[in-house]
Amino acid sequence: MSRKVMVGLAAVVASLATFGSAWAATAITNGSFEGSMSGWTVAQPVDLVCGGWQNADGNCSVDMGASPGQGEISQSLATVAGATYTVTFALSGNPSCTPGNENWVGWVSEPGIKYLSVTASPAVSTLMVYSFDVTGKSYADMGWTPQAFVFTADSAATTLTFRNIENNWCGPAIDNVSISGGPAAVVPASAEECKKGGWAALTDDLGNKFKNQGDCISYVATGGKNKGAIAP
Ligand SMILES: [Ca+2]
Repeated sequence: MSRKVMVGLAAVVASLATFGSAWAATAITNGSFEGSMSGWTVAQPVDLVCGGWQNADGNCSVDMGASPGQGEISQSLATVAGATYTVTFALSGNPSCTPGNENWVGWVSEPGIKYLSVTASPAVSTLMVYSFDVTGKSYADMGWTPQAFVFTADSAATTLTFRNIENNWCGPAIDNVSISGGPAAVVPASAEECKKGGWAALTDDLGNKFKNQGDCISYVATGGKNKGAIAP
């Protein structure tokens, strides 16, 4: 990261204090599924598991199989078209339907490998499939693995969806969903920074570029209300 960007990030913080406007960073609501599915749209039932097995974070996680079911959950995120985001999550699977596993319930027999799809819509990159093998796993040792899903937004609102690819009793399990990325913002700390060509390397707090010096100064003068004219 260049010194210029570092300065810009400091300026973003400064602008929050100066302008008093909200920095609308994209975030996942209830990404750790603690105690409820709050924040998520449950299109197809899932099993919220709290205290039943080792979690990747906190006390709860989600079994995307639903006794039985093809679980599907989604969440709408505020995004900036053209900006790239990285969704990270922990992946495991319910081990109790696979013969030979320590917690096998004994009355249902399913393959050890579980499949999960992740999509972002609308977006430039749209679908990724992840797999997890529960063979040898147990409630005490779920083998959670970190995963990443990268997408480039195509709209101001993007729907992130997790879906169990199979209809099963014991599905892939997820926990600890978070998101990072978005447009790089290098905002002017003062009108002075817009001058002598400075505007060309600066943006507003949403990452929009300025078309000229006046556009940049207008952004500062209006306390961040007049945004840059050129979308990122
Ligand atoms: Ca959790």
